[in-house]
Amino acid sequence: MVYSSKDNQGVIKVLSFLKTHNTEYLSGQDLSDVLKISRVAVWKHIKKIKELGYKIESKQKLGYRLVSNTNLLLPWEITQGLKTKKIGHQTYYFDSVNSTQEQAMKMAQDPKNNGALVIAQSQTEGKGRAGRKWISPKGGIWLSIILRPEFDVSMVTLFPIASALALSNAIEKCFKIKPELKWPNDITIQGKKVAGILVDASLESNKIENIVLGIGINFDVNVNQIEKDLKNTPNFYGVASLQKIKKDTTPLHLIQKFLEELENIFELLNKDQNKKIIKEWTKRSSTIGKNVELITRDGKISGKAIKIDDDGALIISNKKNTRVLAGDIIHLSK
Ligand code: BT5
Repeated sequence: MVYSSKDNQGVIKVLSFLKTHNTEYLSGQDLSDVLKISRVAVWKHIKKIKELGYKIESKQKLGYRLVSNTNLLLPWEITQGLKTKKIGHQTYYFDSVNSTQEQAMKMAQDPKNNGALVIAQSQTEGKGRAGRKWISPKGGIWLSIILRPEFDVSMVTLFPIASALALSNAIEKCFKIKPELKWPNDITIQGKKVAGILVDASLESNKIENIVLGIGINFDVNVNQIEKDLKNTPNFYGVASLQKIKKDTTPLHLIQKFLEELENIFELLNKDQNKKIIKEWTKRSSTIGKNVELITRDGKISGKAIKIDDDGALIISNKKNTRVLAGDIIHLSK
């Protein structure tokens, strides 16, 4: 099933009313009178709300009462209380999809989708960088965001790094832990990958037309199962899942925090405030200061990771300094 923040207005109306009156029972007649819809429509919407995973208690003569929320990351749940100006206000939810990135890249052609969020409960063909696979079972957060940046095309390599910083800030605020950032754009906990980032940019005469940011977060996944599926795949170094750390944080809370953090960082990038981002990223980085081996398209490079440049390139020192824009990194030692 697909749901968008613009559909299901009837369901949302009934649901919002049940949410604000969840200490009392509301009869079908009350709902029909207040919301100005027929009794049949009320009944249909209640049925749909239950199908969506909300728990509703129905008592004869008393009516309906909302007992608990759904676990699904439905568009109206994400937008309710969301504090961003633009990002995420338009949301599309899929039960299952090939890849949110694929869907978002198609939608990105339409300028009206600037800021839109595409999210799925599971992906059948989740993608990593360079055509790799991304395992995306139920329990994770798999999403893509469409953006139309004002910043220069030369900043396109800093954008995923900045997005990783935004996600790590959100994880810290929700889970009260400090995740580490592994160059170029992985988020790790105790050296294992908890989230990955993928960016697809569409360029027109050397200007960024749109950018699609894909984020995969292992929120509550079976780590052993994923690790078994991934042994010997490129850039595999172990999997971590967030839920183990703090059980009372919801995916919804984390997504909303992330969208807020992302919007702040996106505004910094649009105002050319790269230095601030690089400074913050460096503070959280597990790569800088380590001896590393880098696997790039042009071969292997070893040396000490010194810093990242203004555009996010990694500077490796080994007799001379080498600038690397993309690759996989193996941390060797301090
Ligand atoms: C990434 O690539 O880390 C980017 C991942 C982006 C996934 C999101 S989910 C929403 C959106 N829609 C998509 O289709 N994709 C994006 P890379 O750095 O190339 O890492 C890929 C490697 O990570 C694989 O070769 C595996 O070794 C490992 N991997 C795959 N699934 C994983 C998982 N769930 N958790 C941890 N590691 C994983």
